Amino acid sequence: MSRSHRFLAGSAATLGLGVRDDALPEDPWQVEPYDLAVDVGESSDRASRHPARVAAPVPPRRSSWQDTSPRAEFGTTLTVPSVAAPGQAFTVTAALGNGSSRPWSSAALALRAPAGWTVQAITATTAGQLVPGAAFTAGWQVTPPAGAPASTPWTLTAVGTALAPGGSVRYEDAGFVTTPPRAPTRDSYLSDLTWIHAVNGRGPVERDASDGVNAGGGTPIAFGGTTYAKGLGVHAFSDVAFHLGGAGNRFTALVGIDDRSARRSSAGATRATVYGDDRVLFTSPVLTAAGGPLPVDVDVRGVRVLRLEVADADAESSFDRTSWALARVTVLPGT
Ligand SMILES: [Ca+2]
Repeated sequence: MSRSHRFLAGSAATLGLGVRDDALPEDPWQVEPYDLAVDVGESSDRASRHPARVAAPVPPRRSSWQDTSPRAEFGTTLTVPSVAAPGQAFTVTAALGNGSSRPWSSAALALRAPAGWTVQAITATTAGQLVPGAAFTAGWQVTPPAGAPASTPWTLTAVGTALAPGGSVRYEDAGFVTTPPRAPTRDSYLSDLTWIHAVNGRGPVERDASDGVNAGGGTPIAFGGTTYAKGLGVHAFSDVAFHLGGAGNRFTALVGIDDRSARRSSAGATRATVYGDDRVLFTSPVLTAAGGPLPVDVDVRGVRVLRLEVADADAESSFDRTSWALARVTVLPGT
């Protein structure tokens, strides 16, 4: 959730929103009160990395509001993947919506990419008339140059234009793709690889150490007094992504509440999830100090991006230091 997202609790009437009675549902809204602006544990914009998850609760809420008023798209909306491998084509779409009450003509969408990138339209990019409330979508196949440097963010920009009765209109929307680090070519501990991104609840993600408050502040990864020389130390909420480029075979680890938290309290409770290209490959039950670590052993063949997530499991983020001990990926023979 980004800092800009706020959910309200209570009925519109009790919130003093001054909405007409016939616009209100029969029951008060059942929405969790949560103001990220005052959440000191919120240190990064996760919403931008999890747009599907952010969007998921919206349709049920909309239906519970019994709100049938139209919400026309307005302007340009660009959709891009988060990762783009050098030399490999990927698909980008953009929509131009006429949210005004007047018709538009000569509607068009164009895509701007960095110099040296190949952009090829795979749909029509003009729509002629665009009546009020209508939108049209265009798609492109985009290919970064094979020599594009790794671990670099790039900007793509969609430009929507049209003629409105009062003059021309123009809307831009930018999206960001990252050329990932090279995929591993041999069996590797994740802590020896460059990650695509790393989000962590407290301080940075630690390589070969438990989570510390500051960089390098961790202690050896340990569960029940047994230490592990390799692994990743994190604190909920954490999300660390690695580029496997389809070269991986299996991902293995031992995940649990690290002794660094367990020695101080038994209260830590987190849940670990492994994603392969946003598909869930593994979800743990609630991890606790008493329950000990759990082995992870999943098939990652064909996976381009492997993501390790640790989320709070009990609405209390204290003592939630979690470690992925011996986190390791093996590669397919011949890669
Ligand atoms: Ca917790």
